[in-house]
Amino acid sequence: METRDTYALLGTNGRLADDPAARDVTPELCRGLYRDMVLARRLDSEAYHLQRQGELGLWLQCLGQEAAQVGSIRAIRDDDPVFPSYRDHAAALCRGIGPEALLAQWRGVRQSGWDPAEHRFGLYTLVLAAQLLHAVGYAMGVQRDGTDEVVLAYFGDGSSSEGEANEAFNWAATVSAPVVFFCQNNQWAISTPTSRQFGAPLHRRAAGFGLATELVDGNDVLAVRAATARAAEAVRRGGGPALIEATTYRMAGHSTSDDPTRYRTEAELDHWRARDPVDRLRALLDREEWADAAFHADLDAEADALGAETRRACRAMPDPDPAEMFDHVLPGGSPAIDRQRDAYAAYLATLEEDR
Ligand SMILES: Cc1ncc(C[n+]2csc(CCOP(=O)(O)OP(=O)(O)O)c2C)c(N)n1
Ligand SMILES: [Mg+2]
Repeated sequence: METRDTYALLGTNGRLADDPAARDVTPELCRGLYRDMVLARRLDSEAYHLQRQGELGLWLQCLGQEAAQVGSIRAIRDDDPVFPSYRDHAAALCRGIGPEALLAQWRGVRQSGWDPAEHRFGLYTLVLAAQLLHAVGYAMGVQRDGTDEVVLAYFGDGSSSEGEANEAFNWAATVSAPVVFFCQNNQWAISTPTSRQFGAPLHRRAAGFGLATELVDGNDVLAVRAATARAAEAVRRGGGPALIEATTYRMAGHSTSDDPTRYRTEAELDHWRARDPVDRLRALLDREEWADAAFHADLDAEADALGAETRRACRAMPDPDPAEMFDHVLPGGSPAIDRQRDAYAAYLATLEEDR
């Protein structure tokens, strides 16, 4: 199947391509993006280990996808609303969402961890592609408010098979909604490979809906940033919605409940290890001598502190009263929910009696 050339700026050897966007690349920009990715990787790794130690019920790692997330969210304005999926931890960190907020849902102590309005970052959506329709609806509100916000919506390759995704693309195109759909094509939807999701490459399918599209190397943070900035600028000018397909790889299992060795090979992992997004930017920093030993020592210390804070904040979260789960089902509750709360309390009391 014919695909467009993948847009890239940074080789695995750290060499910058001869491209107009490379002129905007500064040492300061690269150090900032590198820091974002290193911190995200540390938080992700700590959370994984906390799950293994029984402190979290589940965790979905973003390992390998840091460039796709950091490059895209750093390309838009801080007030542009974002509708994430569920492994967008690097993007969340860039929006100031800290470890306690990120882990609460996965520790099962709260139904969500942060205020979406404060961070301009929606709650994680586990119902695949539902957030894409929310994003289009929000973008229609932006149109009616007459502001120039651009909505960024993340989703995965597997999610693109959902009816909701295709409805969202079509709906956004027909109303010219100010949305950038951002697909992290990490090659897998649990154990289903992309080859079983796409009859045609996603960026080509999206073009058929009338979206402006781009295919980008999702492990190249500079290319992702440049492509997202271009797309967001065109959307902000009123050019209609866009879709970016970022080619990346989910280096870990789907979740901590998954064993990826059952369905993929070590050779495939090696292929992607050689394209690691953090190593690639590090190669540029080293090659150009844009970061000295003090920068790396400070960043290591900052990552260690974030790791320690992640462990502390996780273990410090108190267990909620089980009845609290009924409080957030409907605003103001309902008689049916009250009956369920009472029945559950009665059931818990029988457990106490058995002790
Ligand atoms: C509507 C719906 N169907 C099925 C699932 C179960 N499910 C959870 S994650 C997942 C795979 C999603 O793959 P992809 O969209 O590529 O995202 P990734 O996990 O790779 O980031 C599936 C099938 C779900 N959460 N929601
Ligand atoms: Mg996927």
